[in-house]
Amino acid sequence: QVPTEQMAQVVEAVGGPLVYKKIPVAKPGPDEVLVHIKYSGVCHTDLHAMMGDWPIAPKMPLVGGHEGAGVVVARGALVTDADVRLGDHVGVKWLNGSCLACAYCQAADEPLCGAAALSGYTVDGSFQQYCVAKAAHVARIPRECSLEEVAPILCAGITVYKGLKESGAKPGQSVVVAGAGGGLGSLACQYARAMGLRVVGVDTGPEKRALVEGYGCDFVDFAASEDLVADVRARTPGGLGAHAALLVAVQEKPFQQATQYVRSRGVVVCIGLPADAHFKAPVFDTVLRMIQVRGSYVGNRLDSAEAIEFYRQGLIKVPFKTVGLSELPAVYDLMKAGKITGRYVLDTSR
Ligand code: 8ID
Ligand code: ZN
Ligand code: ZN
Repeated sequence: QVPTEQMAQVVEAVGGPLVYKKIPVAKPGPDEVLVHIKYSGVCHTDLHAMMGDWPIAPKMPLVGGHEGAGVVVARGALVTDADVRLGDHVGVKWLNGSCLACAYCQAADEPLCGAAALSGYTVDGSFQQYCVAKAAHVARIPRECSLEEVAPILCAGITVYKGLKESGAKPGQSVVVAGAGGGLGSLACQYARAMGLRVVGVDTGPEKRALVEGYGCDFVDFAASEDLVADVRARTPGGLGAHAALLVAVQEKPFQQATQYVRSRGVVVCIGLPADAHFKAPVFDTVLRMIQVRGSYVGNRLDSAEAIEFYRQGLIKVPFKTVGLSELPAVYDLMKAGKITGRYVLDTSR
């Protein structure tokens, strides 16, 4: 039976505090499901939301989280068995819902929907034991997948998988992942390898280096390198530069460097969202080398299913550590210090 109260991590105001406390369990609307969240990944976006880093204001008080893996325990009247059943394993992802009617939704570009509801930002997310989401948008998780390990796929995996598609990079070509040892980056390295790409990961420290090299990728330590652009280029085919770059770091600097280490006609894909950051590139060089710059924002429902399928097939191993939901503040401290290799997953039962 579904309880009326539950434990949650609640951001009381922009900047904090974060309070672990009892709150009511929400009721699903007619087109929604209630998901008993078992595990939730912690994305850097959740920290951005709490700190008010971005130009769109999050709801307050806020329950963050958008990598929630769990079990459907209640459904609204309009949700049919052909759609989602009670007991199904599903994921609450960043896109909690979208209007399904606008031109973007019609074209399956639902992340661009002007009326999109965002988990852990405009609506309460997965840092609670029971979370509501639109039935149409919850990710379908196959039974054989571990809910604990699949959780980070629900944002980090989907986002980097989509970003790699947007990069246009083809098997045999090369891609740079800036921020390679973090949550998105460590998955980006693996999705890229699974797609037959050569990878140069950029991040810092021996732990992140070991993880990235373990995926069969080259590594450049941005803190140790005296000429990052030259060091990255030297690791690309013929030293010409990479076919694409995926920027998943939480600093502005890599956004300035990427146009210089991609080859002519290279594609720079912006994904990371550092506060107050601007993208700057020399116009002359961008024109004469025909550089392309793109943004990539999570993924649609099919991208989500495909990203999960890569995981189900064993092509992706999520590098995660699990702690209790009650320990979220300590995870944020490590995240602020850039000390997380891979991803933290929260167990909502403790
Ligand atoms: O849809 C989207 N576009 C989307 C989806 C999900 C997340 C965007 N994001 C954004 C987040 O909001 C965040 O800004 O992607 C960014 C990365 O999220 P994350 O992977 O969850 O963050 P992390 O685990 O803290 O990893 C960041 C890594 O960047 C490295 C750090 O060492 C860390 O490993 N890094 C930094 I900070 N500066 C770097 C630099 N100059 C760097 N790596 C290379 N060069
Ligand atoms: Zn995220
Ligand atoms: Zn829409």
